Amino acid sequence: MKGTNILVAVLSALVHVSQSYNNVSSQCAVTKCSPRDCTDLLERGVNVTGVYKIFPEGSIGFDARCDMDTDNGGWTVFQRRINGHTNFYKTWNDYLLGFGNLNENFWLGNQNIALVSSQGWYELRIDLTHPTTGERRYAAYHVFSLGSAKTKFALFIDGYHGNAGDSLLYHNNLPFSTKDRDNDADGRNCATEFIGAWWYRGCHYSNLNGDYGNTAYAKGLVWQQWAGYYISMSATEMKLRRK
Ligand SMILES: [Ca+2]
Repeated sequence: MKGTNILVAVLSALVHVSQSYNNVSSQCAVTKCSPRDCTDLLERGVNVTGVYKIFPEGSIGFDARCDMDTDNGGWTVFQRRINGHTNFYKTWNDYLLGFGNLNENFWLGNQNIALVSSQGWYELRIDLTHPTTGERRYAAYHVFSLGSAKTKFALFIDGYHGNAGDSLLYHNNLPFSTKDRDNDADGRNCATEFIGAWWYRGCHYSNLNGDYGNTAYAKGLVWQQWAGYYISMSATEMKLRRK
């Protein structure tokens, strides 16, 4: 009987130690040792594409989709469209905070994208799938960052490479616009004109947050340099990786 009591006491102590260890782990998860982005996760041996929690500096952490397959992986995906189930014709606040489902269609949120990209030197990759041939092409940039809210989440890119053509440089250094925030350089409201949200100028050479499946002029998921204004991509992904 006494032996049993000792055993219970030892087991109880072990459970306590184990709980303390878990507490240390969860503290760890919100401080320096937590992954800043999917690049950190890859470096720590995570090599399966999926949804993971990341902790960019100055944030309490949020879920993100990591592409661990494309071009050696390590990509934090911030835009994804694989079907028309999710409406992307949304407001400034929706794009600010992000929306959708990380396993399907989503925008990670301008605040989160800006925060991740502020942590170092990041590159950008955009993967596109042609709706009729199924062919995949990409556009990549050696430099990418999204400005803070003060800049209205201005796009900064440089160093195009890839095989889809460069339909983004035209939008460089411009603020983000949505249907309820016209920050573009055109007399029209480009977001309402082309049913999207983008770094519109006057108005666009690309419109990947446009109207899924819409083949009317410039309203769909357009990447002009590859497919012109009447083709709407069937799948898109935009992702950043720390160099
Ligand atoms: Ca305007």
